[in-house]
Amino acid sequence: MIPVPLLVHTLHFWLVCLLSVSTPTLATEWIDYPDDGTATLTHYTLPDGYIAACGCTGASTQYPTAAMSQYAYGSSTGYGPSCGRCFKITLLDSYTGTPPFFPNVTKSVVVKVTDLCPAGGAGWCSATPSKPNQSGKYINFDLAWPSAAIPNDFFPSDQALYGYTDFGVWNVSYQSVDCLTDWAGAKHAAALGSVDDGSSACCPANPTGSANDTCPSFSDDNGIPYVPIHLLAQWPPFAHKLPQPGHCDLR
Ligand SMILES: *[C@@H]1O[C@H](CO)[C@@H](O)[C@H](O)[C@H]1NC(C)=O
Ligand SMILES: *[C@@H]1O[C@H](CO)[C@@H](O)[C@H](O)[C@H]1NC(C)=O
Ligand SMILES: *[C@@H]1O[C@H](CO)[C@@H](O)[C@H](O)[C@H]1NC(C)=O
Ligand SMILES: CC(=O)N[C@H]1CO[C@H](CO)[C@@H](O)[C@@H]1O
Repeated sequence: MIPVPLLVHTLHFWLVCLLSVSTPTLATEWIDYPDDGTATLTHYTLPDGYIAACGCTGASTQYPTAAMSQYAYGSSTGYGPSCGRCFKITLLDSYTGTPPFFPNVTKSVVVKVTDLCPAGGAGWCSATPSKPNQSGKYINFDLAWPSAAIPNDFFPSDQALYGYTDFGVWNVSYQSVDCLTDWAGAKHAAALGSVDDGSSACCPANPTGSANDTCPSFSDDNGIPYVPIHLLAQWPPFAHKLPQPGHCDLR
């Protein structure tokens, strides 16, 4: 972690950052999250075959994947150190229901991180190293769902009581797992690796955190400040550097 004080997200800050981008002082402080812990889980629509921010192959979408909140993902655009990592995510409860919903079944899914969920506004993916999101979590996983690989009834519900089935946000536990043994796509060559579309791609089969098998931060490497991508795209100095925009829902 680089001891840069966290700056507030104001227009003034963005301007300062953008104007000083050619200097190497723009290091970003990312969230150094533990291998196992708790997080929030949301879900988003990832088109079948879509090549998301890490640049993993389109066939990876046939298996469970997720986007990770920006400061845990480790880059404000393109690939980051979390690309390719696999996590077993277990649903605990949905406190967004009234009363809070505690399922009577335990549901888990092993996902591979293939996408960036951009920080922005009051979104679930906006936790920073010094400030968690509104449920006190430093990580949000955004599950690609519906998905060919995950049952449509994956999320427990009680329609009779709540009148709806989708709570939107779950309190979850996560556990780092070995992709090669635990991720459903691991034995399917087409689902592994990355697609070099000329912009940026880095999708290791089983990153361990070691520099030789784990992606660097694309935004750090390119001196791109960690502003929300929709604002960054409006700035000509960066527009040409930007790979696939993130497809996360900003909730
Ligand atoms: C779990 O809860 C749901 C909804 O309240 C109910 O329909 C279902 O029968 C329950 N299942 C078990 C195993 O208790
Ligand atoms: C999330 O689950 C943990 C473990 O059961 C619990 O301690 C915590 O209160 C829950 N948080 C919310 C916001 O429901
Ligand atoms: C990466 O480096 C670690 C430690 O230096 C080593 O044990 C490992 O075999 C290396 N992995 C690859 C894929 O080269
Ligand atoms: C909805 C909400 O309150 N989200 C918060 C999550 O955490 C980030 C970072 O502190 C805040 O900016 C969001 O407002």
